[in-house]
Amino acid sequence: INFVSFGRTDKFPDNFLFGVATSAYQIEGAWNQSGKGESMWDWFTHNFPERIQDTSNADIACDSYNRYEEDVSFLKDLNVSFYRFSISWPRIFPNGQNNRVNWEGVNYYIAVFKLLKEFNIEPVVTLYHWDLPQPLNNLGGWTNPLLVDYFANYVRFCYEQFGQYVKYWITLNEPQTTCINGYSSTEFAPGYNIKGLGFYYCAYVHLLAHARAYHIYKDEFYETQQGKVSIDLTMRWMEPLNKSDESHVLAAERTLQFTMGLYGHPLYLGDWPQIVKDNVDKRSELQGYARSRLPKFTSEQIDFIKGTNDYFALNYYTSNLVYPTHDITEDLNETSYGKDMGVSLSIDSSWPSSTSSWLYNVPYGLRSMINWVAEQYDNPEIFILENGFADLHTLDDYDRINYLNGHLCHTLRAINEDKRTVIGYALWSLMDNFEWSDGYEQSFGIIAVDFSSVNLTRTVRASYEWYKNLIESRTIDCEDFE
Ligand code: GBH
Repeated sequence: INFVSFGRTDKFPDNFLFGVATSAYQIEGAWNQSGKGESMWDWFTHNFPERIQDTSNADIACDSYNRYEEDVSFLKDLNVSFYRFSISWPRIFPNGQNNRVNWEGVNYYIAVFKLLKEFNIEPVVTLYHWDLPQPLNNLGGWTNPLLVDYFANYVRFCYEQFGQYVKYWITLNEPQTTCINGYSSTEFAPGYNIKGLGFYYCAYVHLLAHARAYHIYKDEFYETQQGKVSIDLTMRWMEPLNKSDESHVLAAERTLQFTMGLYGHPLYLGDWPQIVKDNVDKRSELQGYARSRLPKFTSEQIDFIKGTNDYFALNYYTSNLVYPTHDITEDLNETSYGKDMGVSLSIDSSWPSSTSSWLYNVPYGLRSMINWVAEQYDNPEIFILENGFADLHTLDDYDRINYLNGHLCHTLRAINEDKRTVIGYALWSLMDNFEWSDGYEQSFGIIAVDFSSVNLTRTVRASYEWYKNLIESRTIDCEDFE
């Protein structure tokens, strides 16, 4: 381990990768330009503007489709090792299927890849960051197993066209968020509130689609392209409300299994976590369902999914306190994954808040999450692919710097003290963008974007200078972040 500590400064290992992240729908704009098809987020924001805080949409967003050269110039200036961004499926296949290719869209991404290559910036590419082609959403989206085939055709095309540029692929971004906010609530597209049913079917289809995309790469492309494929998983760290109460400790662990374990277990150990099977099968039976609300994997599917994560792509933002609420045989009238877990979540009043209601600054939660993942899944290589902080467009964003500093210090401690393999870190986000149901109200960028100006003016924040400095020195002051 390349660890040097002199006085108050800690140094990152020489091979540790620093980058920034964005996603297509949040930055590109050009929603119907040059042959792009409609995505379910286009459909959602156009039809249900009241579900977005400021009733906005990402029709234009940062207009990065037309301004990518300017955006890449910031990456060059920051001197990041990599840039995580996503490809828009409906920009490639306007109706979601491979019978019609939009070559203008393909050429756009090739231009981005070439520019990144020119500046020696590694692309880390998400194949899907929530912008499902709308015709496939009409077919039932992530609750329809047919999606596995459509996704397979799309990813094969991307490997063919872009694979020569890419060493790190991410199949799907945060399925947990889609399955909670999109299929168990009306907050995110597609806004199907099918609680306690959508949550599990959506996970099932995502896992099968990921595994299919993984095998296609291994079978048809790996030999020539030599890249790595992963699915991006997100989790809040779950801390027992009362650490000396065994029932609280169990409730926190149960919550981790229902959220991260729901994906990690099939990927690394095979099948759903036992506690998930026990609770959902039992409650479904007591509720009089003809079959469990948790879909069953066949043994072929279990083998097909197991072992399909070359590295562990982890997003971490915040933490919760957990306490048990009821025995799972009780409270049967309500059907939801929350009731299947039998827990409630709260926060610690000492945690500093952000301007976003869900985001508290809890840096040690990242270290705990890294350790939990390492212990559950036998020390995989972990790549942190999102971590970031919300404010209300402040240029002197010292709260963001404080947040980032704390999380990077805890990442270092996971590497140096806990001996975990963390290979890199992507800051969310390069620039302000369309923050889903928060519209443009909350900003996550280290570059501010003036969405009211004609040129969508980009201005660097204090955190940009701070990050640039960190990348250059590869050292960080961790004294205040024990
Ligand atoms: C990530 O999700 C996304 O990948 C990224 O696109 C996004 O811009 C970024 O975070 C910042 O939000 O149901 O109360 O939690 C992070 C996890 C899950 C956080 C959904 C916000 C909605 C409010 N997100 N959640 S709540």
